[in-house]
This record gives sequence, structure tokens and C-alpha cells, in this order.
Amino acid sequence: MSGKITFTMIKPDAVADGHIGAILGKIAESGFKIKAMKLTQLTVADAKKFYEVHAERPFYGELVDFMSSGPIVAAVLEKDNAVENFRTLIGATNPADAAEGTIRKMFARSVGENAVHGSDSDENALIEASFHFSGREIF
Ligand code: FUP
Repeated sequence: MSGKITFTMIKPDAVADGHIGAILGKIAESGFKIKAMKLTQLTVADAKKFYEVHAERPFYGELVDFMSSGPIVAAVLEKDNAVENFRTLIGATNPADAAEGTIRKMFARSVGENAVHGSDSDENALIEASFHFSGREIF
């Protein structure tokens, strides 16, 4: 049985483009319950650590610069099979490949500035949630 928790960030492009409300609306309409949420900004060190798994990839430097470039919304979401259901809702990494009606298709600028993050496994969802929130901030 897959887990009930995933972690998301509304990324700096979507925050700057004024899409917080519309994205949270789609998340709520899709049946996710918000367990934790805040407007915050990653430091360069935070972004490096969060995306450590991509450290050897050619886009790592740009990714770190972009993710620390402005405010984000970080949130913990709950739904049955949360990781997979949320990745379906956000669509492919590259918005050009994302299905119609997905968050990335509707709101992302590009593959690098792709509006939202969604955890890729139950294990990473818990790691990412605790990267951003203490136990008393998750309801
Ligand atoms: P996803 O799980 O869909 O967020 O995608 P990945 O974990 O593969 O990538 C994480 C982030 O790296 C993406 F959200 C944006 C960035 N990225 C690029 O900038 N270029 C690429 O070719 C792939 C990913």
C-alpha cells in the first residue's frame, strides 16, 4: 500500500507569475488535504542540499540558482497514493510534454522553471517534508 503523504513546492516562477491561488485551487479540487504550508525562500545552501541527488547533472547550478531566486510555497499534502496521484496532477517535468490540464502544462515556464515540485517516492516525501517543517508544523 502506497503512502498518504507527499511534499510539494510552488516554485519561484509560479509565485512570481501570480499562480499561487490557482495552483492551490487545483490541488484542493483534486482531493489533497493540506497538512502543512508556508511561504518561504531557500538559501543557496538549502537548494544545493535539497537537490543533492542532481549534483552531477549539467543543470544543477542553474537549478540551485533558480530555486533560491525568490519565494516559494512549501507544503505537505495528504491523499491516498499521494506521491503517484500528485505526480499525475503536475504532469511531466518538461511542460512541453505535460498532459493538458496538468499544473505544469497550465503554469510552468520551461523544463527548468516548471512551476511545482512533487516528491518521487514515499521515502523522499518524508525526507523532504522534514527538511522544511518541524513535527509541530505538520497537522
Ligand atoms: P521532477 O521529478 O519531474 O521534478 O524532475 P527531476 O527530479 O528529474 O528534476 C528536478 C528538477 O531539475 C526539475 F524540476 C527541473 C530541473 N531539471 C532541469 O532543469 N533540466 C532537466 O533536463 C531536468 C530537470
